[in-house]
Amino acid sequence: MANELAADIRQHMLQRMLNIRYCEERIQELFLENVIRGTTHLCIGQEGVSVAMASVVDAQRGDTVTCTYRGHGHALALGMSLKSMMAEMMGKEAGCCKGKGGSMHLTDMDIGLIGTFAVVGAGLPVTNGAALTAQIKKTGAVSISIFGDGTPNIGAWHEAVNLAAVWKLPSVFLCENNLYGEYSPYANTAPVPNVADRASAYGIPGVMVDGQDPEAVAAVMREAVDRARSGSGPTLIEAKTYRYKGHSRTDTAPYRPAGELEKWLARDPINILADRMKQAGQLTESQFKDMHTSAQEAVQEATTWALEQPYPPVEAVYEDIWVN
Ligand SMILES: Cc1ncc(C[n+]2csc(CCOP(=O)(O)OP(=O)(O)O)c2C)c(N)n1
Ligand SMILES: [Mg+2]
Repeated sequence: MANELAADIRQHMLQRMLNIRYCEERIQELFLENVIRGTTHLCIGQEGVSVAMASVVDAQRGDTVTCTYRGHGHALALGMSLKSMMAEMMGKEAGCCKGKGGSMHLTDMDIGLIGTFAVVGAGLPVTNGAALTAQIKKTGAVSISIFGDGTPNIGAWHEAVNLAAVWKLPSVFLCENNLYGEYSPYANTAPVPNVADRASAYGIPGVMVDGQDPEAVAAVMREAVDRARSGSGPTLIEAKTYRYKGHSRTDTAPYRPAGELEKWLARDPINILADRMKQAGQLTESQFKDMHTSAQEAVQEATTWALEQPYPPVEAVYEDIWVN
């Protein structure tokens, strides 16, 4: 297969997808138990895009990523620890934003995650800012912006993609088309059948890819990142994927047509990669089971640890507002 990655990279991707899956399921439970407050947007079903995206990011080199409120998977894929994630979810001091960001505002500069944004489209101009910095300083770094299929209907999206195209910024625009923007099917809100179709309006490549196949996504991301680093400008990638859960915590997704979820469950990104590895003699059924167990244990350990962590002191509300 053309996109085939090395066995150790496949193994890493598979374990990360399992960690994300079990972490998301645990987060959902903790919300229902009122241990985590506010709301949450799970990425269960979309893990393949996260690990593929992370596989091309070089944080040491200065690559940066922005994403949306549906960003837990991206953060974990980029290397955020389960403990840092869980503590942040619970508003604890040990979280990646010292407990002050929560589910929708995960940030960790060490892994290149310069922000997850609750406002639709807000990440794109920030990505461009980071890309412009890289272009001016000639660092060779790229900036990746991840957003959903509803986001290209927002003004900020058009301005950001247009500017990146005109200035040939080293940006990559990665759309996770999970078929819905909140409760609206994509086709009800967009005038073109594919998000990637919009790329031609900005004179940049628009690429569609199967978001359930992590290796396929990694291949197109690699090409886009190489293109950005070489000074040829941005690419718009549309990964066709699906969220198994509703839009947010309280949404049971009654608007989905019968059979749709089942159709996507049959193309689960974890199973697609695992099956491929089994066929290549790189994974046995019992090793796969062990990987599930290892992910479940790591998530439980992080949860127990985070529960014991202190909340930040009240005065901390005045810290980290401005750069000192
Ligand atoms: C500017 C703005 N308008 C509206 C909202 C409310 N809102 C939150 S998520 C969402 C849907 C976005 O859908 P999509 O871009 O497909 O991302 P997904 O949630 O599917 O990952 C909307 C309209 C918002 N957060 N920000
Ligand atoms: Mg969507």
